Order: sequence, then C-alpha cells, then structure tokens
Amino acid sequence: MKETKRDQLINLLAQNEKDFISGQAVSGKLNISRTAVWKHINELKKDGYQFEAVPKKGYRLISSPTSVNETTIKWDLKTEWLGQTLIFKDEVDSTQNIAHQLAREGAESGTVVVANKQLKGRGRLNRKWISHQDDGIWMSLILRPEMPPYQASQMTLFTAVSVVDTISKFVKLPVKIKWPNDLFIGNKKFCGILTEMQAELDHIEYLVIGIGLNINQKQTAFPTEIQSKTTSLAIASNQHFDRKTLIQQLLVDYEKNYLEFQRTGFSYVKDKWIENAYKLGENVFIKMPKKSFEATIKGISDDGALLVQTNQNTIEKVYSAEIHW
Ligand code: BT5
Repeated sequence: MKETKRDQLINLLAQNEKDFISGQAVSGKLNISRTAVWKHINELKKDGYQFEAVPKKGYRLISSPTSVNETTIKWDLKTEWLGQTLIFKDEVDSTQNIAHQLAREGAESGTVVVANKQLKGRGRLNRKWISHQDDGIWMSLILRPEMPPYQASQMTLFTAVSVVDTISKFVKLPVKIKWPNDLFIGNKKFCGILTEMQAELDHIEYLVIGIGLNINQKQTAFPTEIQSKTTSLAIASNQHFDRKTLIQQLLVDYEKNYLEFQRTGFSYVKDKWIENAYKLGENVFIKMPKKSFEATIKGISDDGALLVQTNQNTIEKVYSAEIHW
C-alpha cells in the first residue's frame, strides 16, 4: 500500500521526536504547502496524536494515540511484509469475507484486515463468533504459503503457537492451546482461530487465517449461554490492554515465527505446541462417526492431527472428532 502524505508526516515527526521540526521543513520534505501541513496536523489531533506547537520552532510529536485504526497500527509497525498492507474497518460483517474478496482480487501475501466490530463474525462450520464490540482483536491475515493443501492445518497450529508467544510478552497467564484451534485460560476460551483456504489439489492459492482474541471484555460482554465458557485477557488478569500495541506485536511475532517455521519446518511449531498443550497427558473421550474411545492426549503429528494413546497402548491420529475434554 502506498505511503500517504499523512503516513510520511507521522514518520517524519516520529523520527524527530525530541526536536521540533518547522512547518517549512515539513512542507519541503513532503512537498506539500504549509497550509496542508497544518490541516494534516489538525486531522491527526482528532485521531488522538498530541503535538507541541511553538511559533518559529514548529511541531514536536508528544504522543501517539492508543486508538486502533489503519494509521495508528501502521505507524511504527516493525514488520517487513506482514500488515504493511493493512485494511482497517470500524464495522464489518466478517473480516474473513473482506480478506477473501481481497485475495480473489490478487492481494499480496501478508495483507491484513482488522475491524473494530464484526456483525457476523464466524467460527468453524459457520458457528457464531461474538465480536460485536471493539474490545477484542478481530483480524484476518492473507497468506500464500508454498505448502501442499494437506498441510494447511499446520497453519492453524502455527498461529496458535504464535499468539501464545505474543501474549506471554504482555502478561503472565497459563495460556493453553486446545486442539485444533482454541486458546484457553483455565477451562475458558478466549481466542479462536479459523483457517480457510482456496486451493487446487496440489497447490494453495491463498489462506485466510482469522484470529479472534478477547482482550478487554468484561464477563457480561458475552451472551449468557457462553458466559461460563469464555474469558478475556482483562478478566483473567485484571488488567487493561492497549489493543494497538498487541496487534503490532502479534504481527511482528507472527512474521518472525513464520520465517523460522519456513526455515526449520514443522518441528519448530510442534515443540512449542506441546509445551503449551491443553490437557497433555490427560484422558479425554473421543467420538468419531464410526468409533468412540477413551484416550490420552500425546501431541500432534506433522499433518496437524491430534495424537492420542488408546487404552490398548496404540497411538491414533485424530483428524476430526468430537472430543469430550
Ligand atoms: C473459532 O471457531 O473459534 C474460530 C473463531 C475465529 C474468529 C475470527 S475473528 C476474525 C475472523 N473473522 C471472522 O468472522 N472469524 C475470524 P469455533 O472453534 O467454531 O468456535 C466457535 C464457538 O466459540 C462458538 O460456537 C461459541 O461457543 C464460542 N464463542 C463464540 N464467540 C466467542 C468469543 N468471543 N469468545 C470465546 N468463545 C466464543
């Protein structure tokens, strides 16, 4: 995405944070009139940027806003490619839908869609994902990985591992990854991942990876029927989080981990997954269309299946099942 004059102005002021920069200098560097500089500054103030303006000296950036929008996320985003094209919307049906449309139109790998609210946020099998308020992270990433379609479920596991990594930098909580796509604190879900794919038999055209992360919700934000099963980072830690900083860190960690994953293969994900696996070594009940059995959670396989040990001491791969945890 092209850097706008506004992006350039913020970057310029941010680079000179300690010093004043004159209106004339900004006007020269950005090749816009001084009136235009002044108008941009006023617009940025409305977005929550704070400036010190001193006659004859110029402008100095004091602080950037914590609000979440395209400019604030992109400003100071320390990634090479992930989120460098970023679409932000206040309200959408689902960020997945927007991402699919963009991907069909040729959006590059690394394009990210973020929304404050979703009216039709969805989970797997079209289940509802509650995201009506702007106190969570509702985000979809477009990726075009060089991997065969049967390995796409690795990306869900990879995403879970990467989100755990990011959260651990903000707060110490016992976050666990529940196979295949949930993050839990205790016995409550606070994050769900939805990997959708457009592919041919031997080739992934693109993936849209949706991340829904409850951040600052209070318990009453969730509908009564799921209140006892849901939580947010704020409920679990009694802290309030800056969503913009979390989104930025998530993109930085995701990009870094993605490179590592590409370099070293799935073992990188597997080790981190096992470290944080929900109910590892514990007994669960597995219900499949043709058989049901008790088993112990052992880990995951290279193709993203859950590995369980049966009472007969055999190891089985579970690709899809109803699991009674
Ligand atoms: C998921 O599905 O957990 C994947 C959720 C992915 C949401 C993201 S948000 C950004 C992007 N845009 C979208 O439209 N979707 C993605 P699943 O495993 O099917 O779990 C769905 C179940 O989680 C529901 O049936 C509820 O029981 C529960 N649930 C719904 N909203 C929740 C919430 N906010 N927090 C915790 N649990 C929730």
